[in-house]
Amino acid sequence: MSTTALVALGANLGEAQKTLQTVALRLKQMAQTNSFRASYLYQSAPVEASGPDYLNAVVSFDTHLNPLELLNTLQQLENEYGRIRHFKNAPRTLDLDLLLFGNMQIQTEQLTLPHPRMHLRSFVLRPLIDLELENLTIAPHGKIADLELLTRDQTLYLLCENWLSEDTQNKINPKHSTKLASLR
Ligand code: PH2
Ligand code: MG
Ligand code: MG
Repeated sequence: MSTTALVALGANLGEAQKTLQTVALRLKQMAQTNSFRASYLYQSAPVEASGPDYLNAVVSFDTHLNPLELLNTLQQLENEYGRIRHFKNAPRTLDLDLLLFGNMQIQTEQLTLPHPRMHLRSFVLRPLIDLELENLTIAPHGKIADLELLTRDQTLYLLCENWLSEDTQNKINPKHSTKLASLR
């Protein structure tokens, strides 16, 4: 039996674009055959945090792992990419947040599902719409499409749609990003 997992990727230190590309491709390798999907790649100012702008994306894939096994794998990847937990919301070379695991709702010390702040963040909700999940409900907050409308004061830049294809990987230029707020 496999379950669909949604994982948010973020980085605002080091070679953020390269880190997210490499890590997304690692997750793709781990995923059950042909189930991996990635949102577009975004840039945004840190929310409730400091430091340089973040790059963010969300990926979706089916896995045979259970949620704690997947969380463990994500934490290993964070460690591999030099993540140091200085303090809450400190700038980081890689942040991998397990957003949703099927429709599981749990609240333990190690893991809360759905992710407790995902419904508040434009850099998570907008990518979920890329993945055509606008009608999905985040318990107990509501539908992704409705929640995303409430976050439109958070400026988000669309950096690249096709950021995992071989020929785009080195060519993403932040100067060519699109400010989404101005399109709305
Ligand atoms: N992650 C945080 C805190 N603030 N802001 C943006 N724009 N992107 C993030 O990924 C992010 C953040 C804590 O994980
Ligand atoms: Mg996070
Ligand atoms: Mg995290």
